[in-house]
Amino acid sequence: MKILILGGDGFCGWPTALRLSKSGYEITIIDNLSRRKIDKELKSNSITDIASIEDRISTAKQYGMDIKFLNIDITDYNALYHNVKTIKPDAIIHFAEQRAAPYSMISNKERRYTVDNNIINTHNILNSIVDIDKNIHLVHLGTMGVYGYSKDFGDIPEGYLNVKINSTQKDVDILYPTNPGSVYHMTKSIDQLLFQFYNKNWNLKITDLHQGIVWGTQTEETSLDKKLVNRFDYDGIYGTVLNRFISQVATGNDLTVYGTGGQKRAFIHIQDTAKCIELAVNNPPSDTNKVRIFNQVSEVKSVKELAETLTKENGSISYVDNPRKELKENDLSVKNDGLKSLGFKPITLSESLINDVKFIAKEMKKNLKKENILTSPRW
Ligand code: NAD
Ligand code: USQ
Repeated sequence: MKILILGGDGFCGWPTALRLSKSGYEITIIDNLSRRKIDKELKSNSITDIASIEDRISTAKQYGMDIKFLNIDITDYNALYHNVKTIKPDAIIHFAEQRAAPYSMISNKERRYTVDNNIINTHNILNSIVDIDKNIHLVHLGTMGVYGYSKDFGDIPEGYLNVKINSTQKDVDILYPTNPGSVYHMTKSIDQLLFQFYNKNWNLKITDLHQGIVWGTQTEETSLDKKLVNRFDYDGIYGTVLNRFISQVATGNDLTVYGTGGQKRAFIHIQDTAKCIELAVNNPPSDTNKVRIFNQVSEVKSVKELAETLTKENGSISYVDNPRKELKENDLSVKNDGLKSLGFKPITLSESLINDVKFIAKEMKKNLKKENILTSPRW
């Protein structure tokens, strides 16, 4: 099976490319390396010493993972079209979006870049599928953030909410009302509408994976060689909460809990990200009457709970003024039956796993720039 991985040089894309290649799929990565350029723009860095994409590809080959790489910007429709037509993939996995909420809230420049990049990318991909082969299965990485994070409608279902219409007393399934908390999350809500329309009109085969916050850095494949190491963001713009806490504990810095820490979120380990995507690719939707939506999450924790778990033995917590406009506290419960029905057995956030990641972060201690820890914009 041929798979095109868009955004395959990124945090989720690279381990997924390695895993799928190891499993025997024919993999081509398309990436414009914009994430590496943003590191330079922000004067920040991955805490791990990531190799160049050329070194990643040649090292993977030594371990029997033959991955092709194309440096293409997906906002260029002609370039994308030409390559999809040449490669003829059975599935396209779409990671290629600007994914940091804080980055998308810095100023009008980043807000516009995030919308332009993310929406054009998704729309170009859908058009290439319509124009080339409507049978290509599109697997997109969405986010739990499209739902907002509340129990206003009960447990968060997988994409669709079953509601009773008062006037007719009929039950209908509607796309869950979106409630994004940043310009970035808003682009994922718009993606959903694009998928709904392209599915309705051309019956496209689409799986949208609403993923929680990904934590951890290494997978079985990225651990094979130093040059295969995954990126690991710790700064106030791209670092996500648990990875930031792990890097903060490992380097002797206080854990930066925003506000009260009563914010609950869903989490998933990076190894499980790759596993879930393999499950989705291996099991394309049989019913193309609607977009298939799965919640790609393992468990729900509050920010405070995470900080307390990590500082149980050493380290301390600093409660800082929350730079974000979000609920101080929220309750959250998320369904993940879809991926479980395909065989997903989540890795939970056990102490030993956190210790593994702590060890990795410690190895890279020298790379953490303290001035990059509290760099989030306020919104
Ligand atoms: P990332 O920034 O590390 O990777 C994204 C990759 O896409 C980068 O390598 C970037 O260079 C590439 N890219 C962006 N725009 C492009 C363009 N126009 N043309 C070609 N390549 C382009 O992000 P990630 O953490 O790997 O996230 C991947 C996907 O998963 C994103 O869509 C994100 O919204 C989603 N997601 C991530 C998390 C998380 O915790 N990291 C959680 C939920 C969902
Ligand atoms: N937070 C802290 N301290 C920090 C950093 C964050 O308390 O040092 C808090 C935030 O206030 C927020 C929560 O932790 O309440 C999560 O923040 P985050 O930066 O880990 O996650 P978020 O901005 O939502 O974005 C990340 C990814 C994004 C993905 C999303 C999944 O960057 O690509 O879509 O997680 S989810 O959160 O489930 O919507």
